[in-house]
Amino acid sequence: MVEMEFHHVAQADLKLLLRLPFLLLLYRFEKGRIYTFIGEVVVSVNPYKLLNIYGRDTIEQYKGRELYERPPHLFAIADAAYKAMKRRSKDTCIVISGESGAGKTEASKYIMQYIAAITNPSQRAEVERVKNMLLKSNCVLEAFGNAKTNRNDNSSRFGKYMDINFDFKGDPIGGHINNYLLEKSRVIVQQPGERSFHSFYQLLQGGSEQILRSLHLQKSLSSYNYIHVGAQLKCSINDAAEFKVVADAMKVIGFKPEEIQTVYKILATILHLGNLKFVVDGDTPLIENGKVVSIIAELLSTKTDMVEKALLYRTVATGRDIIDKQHTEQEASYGRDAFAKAIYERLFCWIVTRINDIIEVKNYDTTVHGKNTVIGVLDIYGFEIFDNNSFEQFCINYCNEKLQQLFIQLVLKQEQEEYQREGIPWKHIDYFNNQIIVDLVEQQHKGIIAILDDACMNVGKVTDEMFLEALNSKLGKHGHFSSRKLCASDKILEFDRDFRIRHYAGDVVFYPAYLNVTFELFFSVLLSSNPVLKNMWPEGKLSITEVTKRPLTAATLFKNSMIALVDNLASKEPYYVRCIKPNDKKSPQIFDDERCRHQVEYLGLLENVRVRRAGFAFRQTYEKFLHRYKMISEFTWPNHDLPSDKGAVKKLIERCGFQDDVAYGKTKIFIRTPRTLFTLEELRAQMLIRIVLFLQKVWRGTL
Ligand code: AD9
Ligand code: MG
Repeated sequence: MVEMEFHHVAQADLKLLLRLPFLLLLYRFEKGRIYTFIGEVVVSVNPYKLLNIYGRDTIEQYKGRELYERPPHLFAIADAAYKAMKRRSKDTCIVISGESGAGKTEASKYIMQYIAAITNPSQRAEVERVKNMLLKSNCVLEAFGNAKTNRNDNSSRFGKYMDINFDFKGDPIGGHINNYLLEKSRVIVQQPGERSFHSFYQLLQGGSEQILRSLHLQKSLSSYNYIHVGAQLKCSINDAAEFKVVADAMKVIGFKPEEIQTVYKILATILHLGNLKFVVDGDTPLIENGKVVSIIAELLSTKTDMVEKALLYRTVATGRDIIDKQHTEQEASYGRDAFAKAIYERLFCWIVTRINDIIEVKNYDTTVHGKNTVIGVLDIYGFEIFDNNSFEQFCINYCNEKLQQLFIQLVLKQEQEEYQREGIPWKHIDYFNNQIIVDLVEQQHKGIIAILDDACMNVGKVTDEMFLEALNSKLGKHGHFSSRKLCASDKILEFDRDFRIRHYAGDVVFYPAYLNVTFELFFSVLLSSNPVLKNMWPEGKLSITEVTKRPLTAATLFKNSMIALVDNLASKEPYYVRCIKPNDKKSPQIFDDERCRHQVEYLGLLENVRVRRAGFAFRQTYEKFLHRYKMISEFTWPNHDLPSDKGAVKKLIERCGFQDDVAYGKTKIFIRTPRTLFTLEELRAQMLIRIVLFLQKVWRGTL
């Protein structure tokens, strides 16, 4: 029983827990128990070592069981989401959150493995094939979308939401991936101690001599400017071995050989681009190393002079006229980097699209097969602060604000609303509502993104200084916004063009108020004769005025994608995994109290516990409750002449002496402490044993 008590926050010493909520997590972490339930939320503390808790035997222990029947585990929540989907034909989703390195991606993979393991009992070949592709897609996406950062050797540099589709039998029949803003700036520059995307190192370390020769590459990582920062770094990822794993995975998923070949060509193009230098001849920039240009042209199946032109000129459409404007040397370098980032981003999005083409459900006729339901798994970049934050950190942290808002809406707010709806006496519990920060970023006309959009509309006329002025004048009074310029006492920093946001995590993050002008040089590729490349750049079919038309800004595109994501999640039945990072040293031994306390606080776990404590750990409709427990009282079983479900449940609870621990809502019974639930479970188990013994006696004729 003691063992059980510590599985459930609500049942441990809650007074102590509310003062030092991380104590319980510490207690469990030291015993290697990394999962804890708070209500239906699984809290996970990254163990930083391999634990033997994900094998076949563990899977069997969770399969088909109720949430509280087994010790807390990711499998328990995965099973709950699966059961809800299957039993009630409801779309569900599992939202995994936590800061960078807290274990979100690993959790999402264990969840997918669990779902794969418990489905398709009849071993249908087609379902096995789909499952295999879904699992394999992870390693391909990680190769191209993950990188070593100072916080995590395998940090996701993109957001991922994956839907798994199920047929009426509950077997996976396909899936769909949505990807969110890749941190493409990493392609050209990394902070000390960090690397670019794994894919580059994998190709150079794992590619055969023949492949490398065909790409004009040499093995040495430090030869390439774009990746030399992290060239000597030790990383827990075995690049050479992973190259083969990823190549195999791409084959299994269904990438064609020429597609895989083109992927390598793009990686090589980027590496070569990084080594391109410009020299100035009078006012005109020239390319210093012409050989590299011809290599790039060969890799992109286009002409050398096209590449040269794309690097030295910018094509602009003014009214009906199309003119080629020569770059300055600085613009040319800038354009080269923008090109490298853009083609990597294109490549990544194309990989996702290709995977989707292949795994998407085809030929599913709902009139024949019944409803096709979905479990969504969200694994998105965690909240992060670097020494130098960029636009990407702004987006990542805004995304975390949105997800926190969803958690508040669905867990804290909804929980309290349910008590109200069911007519349960309830004293409201306050929590910090971060909507104010979400508004600061996304509000129409006066949010940061709206002001940024205004500035981008007038690029060339609006300076960084003017952009900051606009932010200050519209947001200067906002409690979560400030800028260095606004802090008069900050004399030394007065000239820095930074603004800061105080995030829900309590941290003040500095973002640069720089406007980025990008010249994306697509045209050399548009004329490529490589069909795979043509497919990646469908604008080739558009007119040049359409191509150069001002698109929505990256910030607005991201905002729109976040709003759509949250709407999608809110339309499903959500399950939560909240990941905690125990220390910043990636150590399995250290549980840093201060760091954990901070995360417990900002993840809203404290309020979560409070809502649960003041509230009820368990609730169930009268009908279902009765169905499960009726056999423990003579009044309800085998009595067939029961009053209403509610009346019968009341009687049953009174007979067991639990009346002080429950409340009766309009449609549901609410139980305050899990201990009551466990006792009910124990009584049920004892009764089942008695029934079995009784039946045995009957069979043996000894009764
Ligand atoms: V980020 O926001 O993408 O930077 P994540 O995704 O939260 O971050 P990730 O899942 O990548 O973190 O975990 C970081 C590292 O912690 C992994 O590479 C493992 O080495 C380690 N980890 C995480 N979870 C587990 C686990 N359940 N068992 C063992 C783990 N090791
Ligand atoms: Mg991750």
